[in-house]
Amino acid sequence: MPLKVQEIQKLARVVDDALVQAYEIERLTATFADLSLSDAYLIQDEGIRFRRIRGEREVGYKMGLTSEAKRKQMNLDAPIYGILTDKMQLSERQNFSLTGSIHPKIEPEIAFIIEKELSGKVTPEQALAACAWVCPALEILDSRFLNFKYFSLPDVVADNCSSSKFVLGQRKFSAREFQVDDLARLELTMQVNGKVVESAVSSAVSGNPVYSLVELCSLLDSRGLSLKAGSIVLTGAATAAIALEPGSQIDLEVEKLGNTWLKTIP
Ligand code: OOG
Ligand code: MG
Repeated sequence: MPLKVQEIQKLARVVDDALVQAYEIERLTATFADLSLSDAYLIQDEGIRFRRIRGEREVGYKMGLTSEAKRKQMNLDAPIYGILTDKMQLSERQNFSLTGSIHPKIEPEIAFIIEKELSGKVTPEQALAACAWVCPALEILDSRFLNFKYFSLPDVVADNCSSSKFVLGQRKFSAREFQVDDLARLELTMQVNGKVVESAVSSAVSGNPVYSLVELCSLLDSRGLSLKAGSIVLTGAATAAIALEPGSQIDLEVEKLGNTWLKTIP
């Protein structure tokens, strides 16, 4: 049974309060065992509406669970998407304070910036041709659920796919410089305080980060939406996420795409 509008609004409020006040809540499916994925996206939409009311602006999307490493870490099995807002974007020069986070983690990604709207079913070549730029990205996750655990996709979708912050590499590379296949062969290396903690090849992301874009278009299309020009897209982490500690420097190097970094403070 689909939830009533009032129930969607109520659950979105529960998740949003936890986000704003940085406390943990029980997963929604503990109470609503048969919460559907489509209702979960409606809860996500409603949460974004609350953010808009607070003055945030949508700037793109993040794909989640596009790599086997992530699906294994979270014990979930299908790609999902969340929405990015301007408030989530950090600059490389900005120290990230962990105050206000619940249990933040960080993960290495590849991002695209879209220059031509994409809608419906698209081929990888069409998807890449619609991109202006490609660059490395670090995503900070922060689930609102107890101990960063949830046991179903609807929980994490309702929580906007655990999104918290992201940083894009300052230097952007023209997507025109790459063929689709080139983007499956890039080595990603994430270091914390100068020590390599995670590494992978970009094919870990959906076989190719471009396929993650294709998948996003198809997920959006199934909800009657399209990927607008100007959108930032995080294609999903290539490795498992790692817990963030204060006083760390996290560096991500992506072969042929340069690097990005972030420093954490208490
Ligand atoms: C869900 C979000 C997954 C990714 O890149 O796979 C994600 C989570 O891990 O809590 O952002
Ligand atoms: Mg991610």
